[in-house]
Amino acid sequence: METPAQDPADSARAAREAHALTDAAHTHAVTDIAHMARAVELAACGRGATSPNPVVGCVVLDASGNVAGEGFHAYAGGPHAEVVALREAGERARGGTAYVTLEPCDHTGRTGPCSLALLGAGIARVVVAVADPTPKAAGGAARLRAHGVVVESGLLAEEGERVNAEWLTYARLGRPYVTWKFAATLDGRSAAPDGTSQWITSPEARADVHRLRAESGAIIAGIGTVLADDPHLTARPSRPADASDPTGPADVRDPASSADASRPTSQDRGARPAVRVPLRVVVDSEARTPPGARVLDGAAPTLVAVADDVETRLKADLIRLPRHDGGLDLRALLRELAAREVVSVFLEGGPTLAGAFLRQGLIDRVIAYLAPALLGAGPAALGDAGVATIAATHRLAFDDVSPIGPDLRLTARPVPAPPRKES
Ligand code: AOF
Ligand code: ZN
Repeated sequence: METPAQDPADSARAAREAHALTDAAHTHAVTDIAHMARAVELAACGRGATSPNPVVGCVVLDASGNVAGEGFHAYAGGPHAEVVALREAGERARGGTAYVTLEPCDHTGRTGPCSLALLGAGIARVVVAVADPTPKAAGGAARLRAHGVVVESGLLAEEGERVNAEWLTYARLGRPYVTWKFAATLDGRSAAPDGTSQWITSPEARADVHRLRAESGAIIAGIGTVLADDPHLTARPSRPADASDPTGPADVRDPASSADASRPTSQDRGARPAVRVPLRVVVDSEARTPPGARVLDGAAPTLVAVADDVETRLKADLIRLPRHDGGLDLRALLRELAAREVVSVFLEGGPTLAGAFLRQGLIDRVIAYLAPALLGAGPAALGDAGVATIAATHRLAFDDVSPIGPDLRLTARPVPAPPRKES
């Protein structure tokens, strides 16, 4: 279609104006993205430490768009991210904007509603990455809107989901987030033909595993692994808790001494009151765990999951579960763990158990440590995962590939099965 003839001066002006407009909108969006990205970064500072609460980050700008406060949620029972950031901002928050990675809460739990804290501080605009899925705390966005605050939702939603993947799974599905970890040679074997399996991967990789264990609410192993290797299943991070480490080496529990929630400011943004040790869980249908197994020592609490029809005198904290698919009902196990406020589990040890978790569709993330070594024979890292034909392959997408010492750490997540082609 032809454009009507125009005075060249007019069209030049129109072009300039259009450009200025796009520029303004663009600058605005870029600024928003940068502040939300910072909020996501802040949220990550709480990783492994906030269980059973989410990780949340918040950035508060003053009315002119300058950063006035920052905060993150550091431990369950501690002040919410919004409150920490608002405290730092003080009066400068009036007329300003708050970027929050999770919708502000609207309930009084261990602390007061953040919706009211934001209203009280005079915040004019709130930008949210992910809505709060819990009936208990949701409603902050609606309340803020009802009081005339501009609320925008969904900015960097993917990043907000990712940083909080464990808690969002727990909140939405009522079960912990499951990470399956294995170590193998380049040809995917976890032991030699005679069963020896120690030190396939390097000390650096093993230290990395301890860090990840420490971030989990529970460490799970199958009875096969307990009988073969007598693992301890404890987390022994090589470094003490370091508040500045964004990956957070230790999991913490509510402070027994009830830290003063009204006090923390940006100086103690990363304060962590106490180290929480991950629960150890043995999946053991027939109750074959030897009484002297290291996993039953006093180093950390241990649960042994057995079949509900098995008779045993095993002196351990037992969970009785229905049998399922030749083993135990793992979904029921995860429900029991969620009831104990376990938000994330680290599944280790046992190609059989890993196969069962996969068959029951219960693996959210896979972390493989691959050593530059070849065995050519010996058990595979994964047992029967219910795949009889190539179309049933469990498809994953790589998230991250990192060298760890001489080894590689590969992180992958399941992808939904592609739609079947119409024939
Ligand atoms: C947090 N930190 O920064 C935000 C949360 O037990 P409470 O009272 O601390 O409330 C926890 C709930 O509050 C949590 O499950 C989530 O739904 C909401 N928001 N929680 O721990 C925060 N903003
Ligand atoms: Zn809150």
